Amino acid sequence: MAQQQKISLTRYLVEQQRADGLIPGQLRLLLEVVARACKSISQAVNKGALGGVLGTAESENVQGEIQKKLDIIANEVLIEANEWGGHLAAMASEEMDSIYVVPNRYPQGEYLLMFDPLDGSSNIDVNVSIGTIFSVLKKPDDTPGVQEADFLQPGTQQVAAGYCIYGPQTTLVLTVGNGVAMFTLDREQGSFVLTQEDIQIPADTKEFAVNMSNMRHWDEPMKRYIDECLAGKEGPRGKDFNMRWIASMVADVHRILMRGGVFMYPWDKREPEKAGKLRLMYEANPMSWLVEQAGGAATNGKQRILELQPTKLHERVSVMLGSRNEVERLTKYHAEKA
Ligand code: AHM
Ligand code: MG
Repeated sequence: MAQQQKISLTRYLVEQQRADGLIPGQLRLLLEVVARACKSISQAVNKGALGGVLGTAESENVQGEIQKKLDIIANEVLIEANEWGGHLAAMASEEMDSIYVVPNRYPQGEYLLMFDPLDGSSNIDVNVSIGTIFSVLKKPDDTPGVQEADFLQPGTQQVAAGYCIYGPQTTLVLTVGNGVAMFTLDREQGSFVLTQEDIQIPADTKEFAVNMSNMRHWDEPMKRYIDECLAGKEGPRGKDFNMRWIASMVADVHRILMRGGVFMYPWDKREPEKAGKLRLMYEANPMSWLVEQAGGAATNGKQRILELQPTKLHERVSVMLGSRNEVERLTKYHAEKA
């Protein structure tokens, strides 16, 4: 029997470009560069203590969070890989105060790249899955140069989004607006190979992901939703729920893309002035688009995340995403309270 031919990420992107015209040449090359950067971050992650990459760096990021060495390494890898390719006008990262404009010694491109270089930082030193999340926008062409305001586009404007998870396997998950495809890193060949296409999230689930230790700080609709899940078969939902919380959004969202579920990091009253913990541009928007492309839904409780108009680069947001019927239920509970 003839062995089935492996489809590399490169071939997949070329075919998307040819068949559907979904990916302009520049965007295709940009995605190749991002994938290459993820490959080298994956290598650094794999080396762990042997590569001297674990532990804390002596710095804080713009949000006042202590940076891990790998946060900084991953950020540098992404910047260095992308700055000279000619596909980008600028980049923005969870780990940098302001935007990084491609220096004018390099050719300028028309895209804007945003990333959380190393998501799930609290898991780096304990050998639990972490990842890189990315989102691509087109630079508005009515303005000369590039400024922060160019990045402040709603998630509906994304032209590509994805993440790479560094777990038992290194897996890249991608959308260019034509469904969600998954590629597994073949370490011997050094290339990403297509392992699943047209990923679909079941509309119903019996599994939720939330940091339960924050329950006393939530608002009423969130408490109600979780109380009802916890009440199980005897409660209003009439079924038992299971809970998972990895504390790496990439890993929790990956599980939801593979088998369904609902992920929540809602607003809470520990820091009431903040809309949530997670960041709209680097985490919520790319993940929401992937989830919607897989038939799921994503809301902040009141509005579809992808339609939120960002007002600043490091904006935070309340996040509820995954299986469609659960997200609709959460939205309904929020609307009833309002
Ligand atoms: P990070 O980008 O600094 O790693 O923070 C984001 C992470 C998410 O991956 C995860 O869902 C969440 O923070 C976990 O938060 P907590 O430790 O409060 O449960
Ligand atoms: Mg993060």
